[in-house]
Amino acid sequence: MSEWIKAYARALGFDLVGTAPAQSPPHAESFLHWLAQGYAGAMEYLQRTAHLRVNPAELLPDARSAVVVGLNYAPAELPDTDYRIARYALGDDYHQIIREKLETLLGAIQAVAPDVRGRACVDSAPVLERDLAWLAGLGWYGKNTCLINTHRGSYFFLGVLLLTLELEYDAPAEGGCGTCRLCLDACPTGALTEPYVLDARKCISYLTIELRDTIPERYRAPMGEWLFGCDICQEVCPFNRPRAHQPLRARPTHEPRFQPRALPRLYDILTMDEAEFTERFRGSAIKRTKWRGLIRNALIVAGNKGDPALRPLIERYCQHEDPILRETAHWALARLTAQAEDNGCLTGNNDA
Ligand code: B12
Repeated sequence: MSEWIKAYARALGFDLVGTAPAQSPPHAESFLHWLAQGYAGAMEYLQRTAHLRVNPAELLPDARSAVVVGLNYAPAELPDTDYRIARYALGDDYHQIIREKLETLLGAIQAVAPDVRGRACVDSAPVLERDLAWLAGLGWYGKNTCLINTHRGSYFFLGVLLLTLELEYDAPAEGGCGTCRLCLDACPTGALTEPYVLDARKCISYLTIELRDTIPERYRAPMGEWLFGCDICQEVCPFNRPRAHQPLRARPTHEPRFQPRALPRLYDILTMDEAEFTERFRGSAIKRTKWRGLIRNALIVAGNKGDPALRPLIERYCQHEDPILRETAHWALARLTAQAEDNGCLTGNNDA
């Protein structure tokens, strides 16, 4: 049955599949310690559901096994935009796509074993996906905290299908970063406080996607052109670079729904109203940050880009009724001015 399930999962398009017992994940203690240190910031749902995350059997009574899958999302090429979007959010939202495939897999299992119950989990259900994925042999923890597969890198999503069915289990994945610490050195906000530990409150991904509040000023300039999410700690990772003798590395996704969508220019984002935002990002992971979050991020990127053509758009938000947008716009304007002055000095064009 285990081999049959894995073959079926691969036929559904999953790039990686493994099985693990539905036990308390081995690094559950580290997770609880991480929460206790406040590293989750405003993601209070992690705290609220912690008891479920450390005990998958509470999610599905009599759970015996976890089928863990990985789905590559790497685009063949990055889209031509005047800002950066994390690769995972370029195509359609992955939650629905992975859940659909896992439910098809569950249906197929139930067709041959009708008594088996199951539950598909993709972020929505509180499961420590990376820990279970490590246990199921899909990859190992990188110092950037991502799950890395030696042959495929880390640009893949995870999903878990809990089952009340006993299976044969894979061995935990072997491998590691060795002495490499490129990700720790590259993170512009110092979010990787030590190997394997991410202070989410400093992570550009958290700041641009999860944080609803104003982005603390000290992180705005280091955000650079990242409008939604961030891939820096994965981009510098040697396991994400193609290698002649490892053809799977950095190979593009074969899931058509992960192909990059057409993206608006920064100018168009800054002139977009809420209705347009909803329309434009329907079915995309980008909608998670909501209109206000995206405009807040766009103002910061506009400030960082130092493009004077964006000044009138930023100025519009200086009078906005939303205090977060107003304050961010003032910051962006000041940054634009400071950059213009710097450029003037550099080019010697500083007569004024
Ligand atoms: C909350 C969350 C975030 C938060 C916090 C991230 C984090 N590192 O915790 C934020 C918003 C910052 C985030 C960002 C991203 N996320 Co996210 N996120 C999640 C979510 C919902 C929960 C993760 C969690 O529980 N974090 C708590 C920490 C403590 O857990 P952990 O990172 O797994 O830490 C473990 C290890 O550190 C280990 N450990 C501790 N000490 C040691 C020591 C050693 C030696 C070892 C080996 C291990 C070890 O124990 C910990 C507990 O298990 C998961 C989905 C899920 N349900 O699991 C997706 C998930 C982790 N995210 C994912 C993705 C794609 C991203 C981004 C790449 C998106 C982007 N480009 O912007 C970034 C990557 C940033 C990063 N470096 O992690 C994928 C990761 C896939 C993969 N290959 O790893 C997941 C699994 C979603 C999915 N279904 O595919 N994310």
